[in-house]
Amino acid sequence: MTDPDDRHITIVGAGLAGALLATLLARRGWRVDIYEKRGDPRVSGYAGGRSINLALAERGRHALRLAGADDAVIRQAVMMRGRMVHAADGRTELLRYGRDDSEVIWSVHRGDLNVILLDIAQAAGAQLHFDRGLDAVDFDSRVARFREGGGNPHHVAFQSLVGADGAGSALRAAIAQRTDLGERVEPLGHSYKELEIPPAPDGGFRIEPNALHIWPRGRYMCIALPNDERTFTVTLFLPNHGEPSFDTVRTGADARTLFARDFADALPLIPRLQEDFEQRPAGLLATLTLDRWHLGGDAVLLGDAAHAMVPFHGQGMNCAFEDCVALADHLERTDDRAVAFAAFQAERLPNASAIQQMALENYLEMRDQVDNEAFLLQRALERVLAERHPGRFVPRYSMVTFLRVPYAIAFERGRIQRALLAELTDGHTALDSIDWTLADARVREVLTPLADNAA
Ligand code: FAD
Ligand code: E1W
Repeated sequence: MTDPDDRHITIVGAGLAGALLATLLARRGWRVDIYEKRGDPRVSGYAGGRSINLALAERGRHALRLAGADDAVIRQAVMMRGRMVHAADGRTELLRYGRDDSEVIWSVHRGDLNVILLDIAQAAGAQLHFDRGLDAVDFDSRVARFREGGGNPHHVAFQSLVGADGAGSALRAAIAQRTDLGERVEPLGHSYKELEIPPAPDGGFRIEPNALHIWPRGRYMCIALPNDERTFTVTLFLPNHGEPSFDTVRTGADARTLFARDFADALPLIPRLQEDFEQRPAGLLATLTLDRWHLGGDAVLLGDAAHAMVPFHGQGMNCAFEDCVALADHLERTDDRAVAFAAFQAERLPNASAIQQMALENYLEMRDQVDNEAFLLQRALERVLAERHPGRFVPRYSMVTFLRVPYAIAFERGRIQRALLAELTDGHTALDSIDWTLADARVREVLTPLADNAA
């Protein structure tokens, strides 16, 4: 047990989750030290190599509200009302995500978001230490060693360590030397590369700003998210092997050829395609699962360090933010860190594995089912049932994106709904032959109303 009057926590990683958790705890009177491998992005500019912008949804916004950061973040964000699907022939269609503009998602710049969170963490009293990468941990004497750019070591005593150091977590590796975490990595077999659409000559957006653009092409695809400086970040997702793949599309000229054939409407919008394709590294995609997230009361992992996922639901950061709120709450409920960490894991691990699974499914759904007859009929029925049974038949995408129903419940209810859609459309080719009395009765039979706290 730690002395309740001297509650101290040492956070590893001042990325998205680390900075938010630091704020939540510092605001509740904790002494917080946070150590970050990279330099201060407010001084040196943002050095993060990964996805330049991210979709922020309700779960993430709720956590930001609790930290007092939501207004500042939304001021710099761009609203996305739906997905704009770009067909191979260049035709586009906007499919709304929600019922109206209260059900939208937001494109936020990773670097700007990180800077806002670091500012509020510091204002809340957290001590920030940059250029300090965790390198080794002595759990017997409770001393962590950080290195300055791989050079000078700094030894730091801790009560408990929190690993918010991302998918390649050094704290996870240190814990794994003491106990078997049951770590499994499932590579997707696909990677991604980021490109850019600059502003139009008049300084405006080159394509519809208030949408997430998708160019689905079967085994591969592009997406584009808007930035507030009138640019778009385009992400090309390709398999590692096969045709086309990162094996066969190697040079900038190869990339141009691929775009000319499959993403023809996007090609003229990306002037630096060849240079950026050659200069930027491809990012790997994988699902990381652990059986355990903590080492007694000495250390705990959250965010990508505990459960990295594929990005196709746009929920990795949102889930990491939800983790922070849950961990801060469990740490308030007891002074026994081992009890708090175990309760945190028990609450969050099933939810993290549910969103990991749903993120994988969303990839297959976007790639494969866009023009499948049976699937389109089920989608149409889903919309009608959602309208006939608000609060009861809620599309899974909406539960994940616009509500805070635990992910595991969204997953389970999604399974029930999918089975019902298959059952009710079986033998039908259009909605006009559906028996609505039967459909309504079946909905009430298999689905309870969603709990109020889910809203
Ligand atoms: P990170 O953001 O990775 O932060 C980890 C921090 O720890 C970094 O600052 C790093 O420098 C630091 N660090 C690393 N090692 C050490 C060390 N040894 N010592 C000290 N510090 C260290 N999520 C969404 O919600 N919406 C999206 O639209 C979305 N799109 C994505 C698109 C792509 C292509 C990818 C790859 C991911 C996407 N994600 C999205 C997921 C999201 O990026 C992650 O889930 C999120 O960044 C996790 O936050 P984190 O704080 O756990 O880790
Ligand atoms: C969202 C990287 C990323 C982020 C996202 C989404 C997608 C596809 C991707 C899921 C989605 C917002 N999605 N599904 N259909 N349209 N969008 O909702 O964040 Cl690839």
